[in-house]
Amino acid sequence: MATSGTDLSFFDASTLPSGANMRVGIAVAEWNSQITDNLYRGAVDTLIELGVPTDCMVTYRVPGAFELPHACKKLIDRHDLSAVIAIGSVIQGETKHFDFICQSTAQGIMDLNTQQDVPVIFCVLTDNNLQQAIDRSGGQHGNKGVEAAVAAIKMAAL
Ligand code: DLZ
Repeated sequence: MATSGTDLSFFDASTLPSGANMRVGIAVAEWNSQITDNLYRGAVDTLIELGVPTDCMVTYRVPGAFELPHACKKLIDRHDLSAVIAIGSVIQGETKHFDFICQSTAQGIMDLNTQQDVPVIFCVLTDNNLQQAIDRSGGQHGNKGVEAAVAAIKMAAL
């Protein structure tokens, strides 16, 4: 994998747009919550660092990654948002469930991106095992929640 041995979560806030006038929605899956809670914390802390006021963030929690596209659509329909971040963690099991959830979640989020104006950021880890997920949610490969927040600010400013 291209990120092997690399922490991509460092960013220079001075090179990014200010989030001061932005409103950001966050949909978080509860499945593998030890991972998604860390991704969520990384995203929220980074949005705050980039200037998004805490009262301009709206969070919806859903059972699993499969429900993220629906939650993102509801966030967009109900709130006047600059961007949405979809947070989940899918870990490979012994059945094909993993493939169906990953494929449908990614496609659902892509459909939202092409069918309406609010950018939806894909912060769904799709890992072979728990350790890989830990490494990418505040471990040795950084925190993908941080990267998702940076992407949200960039896309909102397009
Ligand atoms: C059922 C299921 C399985 C097996 N694995 C995961 C997972 O690793 N990560 C995740 O976010 N959700 C998982 N789910 C739950 C589905 O996303 C969904 O919530 C249920 O199928 C109900 O629609």
